[in-house]
This record gives sequence, C-alpha cells and structure tokens, in this order.
Amino acid sequence: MSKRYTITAALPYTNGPIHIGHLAGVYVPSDIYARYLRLTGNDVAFICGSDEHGVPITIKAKKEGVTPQDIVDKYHAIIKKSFEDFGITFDNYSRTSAKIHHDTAQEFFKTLYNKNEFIEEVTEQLYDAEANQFLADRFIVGTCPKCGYEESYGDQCENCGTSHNATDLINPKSAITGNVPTLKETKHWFLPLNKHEDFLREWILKGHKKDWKPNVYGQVKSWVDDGLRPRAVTRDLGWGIPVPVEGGEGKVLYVWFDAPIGYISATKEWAAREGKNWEDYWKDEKTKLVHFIGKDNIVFHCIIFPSMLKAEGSYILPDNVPANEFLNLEGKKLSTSKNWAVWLPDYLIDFPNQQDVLRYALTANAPESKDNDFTWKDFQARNNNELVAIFGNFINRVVVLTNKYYDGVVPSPSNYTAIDEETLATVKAYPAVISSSIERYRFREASQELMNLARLGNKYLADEEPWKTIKTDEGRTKTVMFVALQIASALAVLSEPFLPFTSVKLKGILDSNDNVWEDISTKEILLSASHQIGKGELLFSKIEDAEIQKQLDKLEASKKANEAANKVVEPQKEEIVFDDFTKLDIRVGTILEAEKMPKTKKLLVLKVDTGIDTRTIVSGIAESFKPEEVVGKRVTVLVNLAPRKLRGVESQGMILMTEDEGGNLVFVNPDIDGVSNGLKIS
Ligand code: B3M
Ligand code: ZN
Repeated sequence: MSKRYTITAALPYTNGPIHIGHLAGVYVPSDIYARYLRLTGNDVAFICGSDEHGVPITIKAKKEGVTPQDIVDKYHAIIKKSFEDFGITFDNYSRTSAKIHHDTAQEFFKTLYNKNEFIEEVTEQLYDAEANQFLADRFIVGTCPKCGYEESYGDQCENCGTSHNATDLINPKSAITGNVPTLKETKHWFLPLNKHEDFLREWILKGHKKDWKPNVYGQVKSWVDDGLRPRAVTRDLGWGIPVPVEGGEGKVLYVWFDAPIGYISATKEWAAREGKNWEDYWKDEKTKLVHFIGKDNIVFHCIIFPSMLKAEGSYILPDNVPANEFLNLEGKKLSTSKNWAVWLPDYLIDFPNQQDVLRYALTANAPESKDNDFTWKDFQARNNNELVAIFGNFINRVVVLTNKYYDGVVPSPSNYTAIDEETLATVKAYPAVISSSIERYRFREASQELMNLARLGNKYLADEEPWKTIKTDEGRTKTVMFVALQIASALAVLSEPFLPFTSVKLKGILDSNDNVWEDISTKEILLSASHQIGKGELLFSKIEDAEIQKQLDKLEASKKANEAANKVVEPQKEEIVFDDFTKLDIRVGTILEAEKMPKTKKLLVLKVDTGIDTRTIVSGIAESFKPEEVVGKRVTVLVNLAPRKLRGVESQGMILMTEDEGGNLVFVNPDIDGVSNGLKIS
C-alpha cells in the first residue's frame, strides 16, 4: 500500500567537507531507505540541506580570516557536490541561510512566543570580557557535570552525549581567549522542556512499542527519567537568525532551534518548486516522518524538536529516529580537526567512479547497533571478495556466455528441473526478504541479502555448468542461461538502493529497464526469450594491495602532521645557575639484569653497570617494557640521586627516559660507538 513519507537526513554543518563517517551514519542509510520507498511506489520527500549557523562556523571563519558567509558558501558547494557524486537522491538539498528558512524559523519562534510557550528570563550567562562576547555552545569548554570529560562544550558533551546549559560546566574556559569567564546578565527565551515531560514519556513509550532502536530509546528514556529543565533557544551572537520579537535585538536563535526547522523550510521550498502542498508532508497524521541522524543528535531530535513541534501544535511527530552509532577509522575516532578521516572528495580522486564500492563497504559494516571500525583492508576485502568475486563475477559470466553462445539473445527455456523451479522461487522471495530488513532499518542485513542473491546465481551456474552442457545438451544450456538471466535481472532492480550506479550499468548491459521492485516477486519472466542484451562491461574491478597501502600511508602522514602541529612543548622550568647543573652526575650505563617488582604493575628492579659500580635501580617502566627487553640496553643514569626505598628495595639512581611521538616511553639512549660505561655526560 502506497504511503507518504517525509525522510530527513541530518543537516551537515558547513564548516568542512564530509567524510565517510557522515556517509555511513546518515546519508547512505537514508538514501537506501528513500530509494527503496520510491521503488516500491511510495510518495517520498527526502529532505536535507546545509546547517549554516552556529558557533563552529564562526570559529572556522575567524581561524581562516574570512567571513562566516564565505565559509558556508564554500562548504555548501563542496558538500552538495559530494552528495550528488555519491548518488544521494535528496528531493531537496537546501540551506539554512535561505530566505525561506529564515522566514520559517522566525515564524515558528513567533508562534511559540505568542502561545506563551517560552519562559523569558534575565539570567547570568558566561561572558568573556576580553573578547567582549557572551560564551555559549562551542565558545566554551569545561568539565562535563555528568561524566567528568574535561573538554565538554557549552551545550553538549561529546563524550557522553548529554546536553546541558553552559553554566552547568565545571571549570569553564573561553574557547576564544582561554580566559575564565565572568557572569553577565542577559535576557533569553527558554523552552521549558520540563513542561513536556509527561508528553515525552508517553510518546517515547509508544515509540518503543513501534520498535525504536534500543540505543535511541535507552538514551531518550534516561534523559527523561533524569528530569528535564528549560533550555535557552536564543543566543547573544552575531551569526544566525535574528530573534523576531521585542527585546530580541542583537540576539539570534540557537542553532539547534533553527536547524531542525530547516527540514520544514526545505520541504516548503521543494513543494513550491514541484507544485505540491508541503503541509501534506508535515501535518497529515498519515504521513510517516523519519529522521536519520548520528547518535550525538539524539537529544535534539527526540526531545527538543518534538517538544517544539508539540508546543506549536499543528505538526506530526517523528515515527522513528533510526540513529546510528559512530564509525571509527582504523581503530581511532574520526576527527575533522585532527584530519583523521577519509574525505569524500579525496576518495573520488583516488577511486574514481567507485562510489558504489564505498557505499557497499560502509553499509555492509554500518555502525547500526554499536560503534564500528572502517579499515582499508576491510574495504578491499568487501570489494575483492564480494563485489568482484560474487556479484561482478556472476553478472560477467551470464553476459559473456549469453553473448558467446547466443550472440546476446536471451534463449528460450525448455522444461524446468526441480533445481530451476526452486531457484526461481527463491529469487521471487528476495524482494520481501530485503524489504523486511530495510523497513526495520537493518541496512547491513539488507545488503547481505542482496549479496546472497548474487551468491545464489553463482552457485546455480557452478552447479549447472552451462559451459559443459553446451557440448552435450543444447536445450538444457538454454534453460540454464535463461534462468541465470532472470537472476541477473532481479539483481539489476534489487541492487538499486544499495549500488545505484551499478544498477544503472547493469540495466544498460541487459538493455532492460522494465522491471520494478514488486515485479521480481510477481512476474513469471523478467527478461523474455529473444530479448537482445548488450555487450558486457566489468561492474567492479579488483583493488590491489598497493592502492590500500597508499591510503594507509596517507593516514599515517596525516597523523604525523597532526602530532607535529599539536605538539605541546612544556614551558621551560625556572632558571638555574651553572653550579646547580654541575651538581648532577649523569653517566652512561648498561642494564645487566631486570625483573618485575612483585605485586606491582609499574616497577622493574634493574641491575645497572654505571662504570663506577653495579647497582640496583628501581624504575617505573614495567608497563612499557618487559624485563627481557631492557637487558643489555645502554642507558643514561643520574647516579648521585639520594637512595630511596621503593617497596622495600633501595633504588640508587635514576634512568633518564623520554617519550616518542606516539607517547610511548623510550630510553634517552647514549648508544654511540666507542662510548663506555661510566663516561660523564656534561
Ligand atoms: N548540524 C549537527 C551535526 O552535523 C547538526 C545536525 C543538524 S540536524 C537538524 O552533527
Ligand atoms: Zn559528558
């Protein structure tokens, strides 16, 4: 039954390009969903746009010495192009700097204002006197009151996801000057979330019944159970949408107030263009609203935005919010600022026309229920072992053999064997299997089912061996090739949500664009006898080790560059006089023996030849070195340090250590030819 869907994908901040984490978490799954729903005959508005307000953009602009408008113009264009390049089929990709959005957001604010849905209050807010600016959101960092993370932002802790007020932070510091902020009075409008607690509780419980993901449900429930408080929805900032009511001069809407309204403005813009009624997509109870987001956006989409919509009164609420967890890259958190990422424009330079490979690798390994790791090795394996060896190989064999045996004309089958019947029946069952996974937002599972269909095709050919029967049984060969061509046709249609570029190519190769999703299970024949197919072309090609190594090298280089840029060199200690230095007696030595100090984690007991004597030194290096690793090492020893007892063992000196680039302990190593133990370092 055809239904109306409004599908939104989180509006990316326009302070940088987008990377594989964004694609895996939000844009590929939402695109699979939207494509699938369109293919199955539904009325879909798939909505996104650039989030162009908020502090990160002003920070980036400051850093680059340009205006915030320059920043958003630049990245809006780059991001929009990436989405087009990767086949993300938004019906509208708008931007929050658009007039229609400013108008819509201001109108929304005014409606709530007129309905007395806000609390208007003069409160003390954090202020940076030197920068002459109020500090909110990312302009302020401090310790999260909930989890203790020391670099929490003013509005949200990136570590535990909690959303809080800037004044809740412990030890707050200005991100602009590093100063400890002062407090200064200012008027703001607050959305009293506490007032919506009962509604949220009931709605979320209802949501749970409808199978929200446990991670989403759990987070939301715990926030509501903790008790909600009023949240300021305006800010003292120069960049954003002006507050449209009296007393709002010089203030703007909080970015998280305006951004979700961006979904509505973008729908309006699209509807006007397409001659549709936008209200059908936002105000009709029969419409299903689904928000695709990453897990750090859950509170905004499941608590704040629904409270806003509820307070406004005329909108529907989300039916589901299938938030994903995070994708890591080679074992480490993706990070824009640390340049630990695979940027989409860069990917396409190194892997031109291979969008589907990335879409597939990210889907097959999507962080649906827990954080997951993207590794280049896995990417290579997904391509070589699945796309090339299974999907591509099957299609290639079918097309090559059809061209070879029948000049590309689909042969007529004769009687089906039980295997043929069973195979065709299995093909017919696939749309329902894949649909069921997609409708439960299990895109990984769905992608694996698609691959299973290609596997079925491969197995069928391997079992029936048309390349053998061609010599003995023409009729049988025709039947087998006919069945195989039906499987290829099914793949051309069912692959579309996941591998859209491949699907188009495959339909071109088969010269058939006639089938829709449900045809695969209802039609007896998908590709008729005597239909002429086209010439083959390879759908996928093998990715060599060298290409993967190049990507790993790139990451390594970016890690090094980042470490160099962020090296915090400790400030120099207090000045000393020469006599102070000459008091230190530092010698070259060799470790002769080493053993762990019993019942400790950190300590090794070393016997060291100092050139003067052989003595015992207790050193706190056991977490970095095994005893056998250090025996024979040349070391630098402070020999005239007053002896000290550690766990009952007298330590007679100290081995000098430092850290390498990765933060690992290393010896200050005097291993220079011709230098013998006991030599003084001066
Ligand atoms: N721009 C946050 C983000 O990119 C934010 C999403 C807005 S969705 C309305 O993570
Ligand atoms: Zn926290």
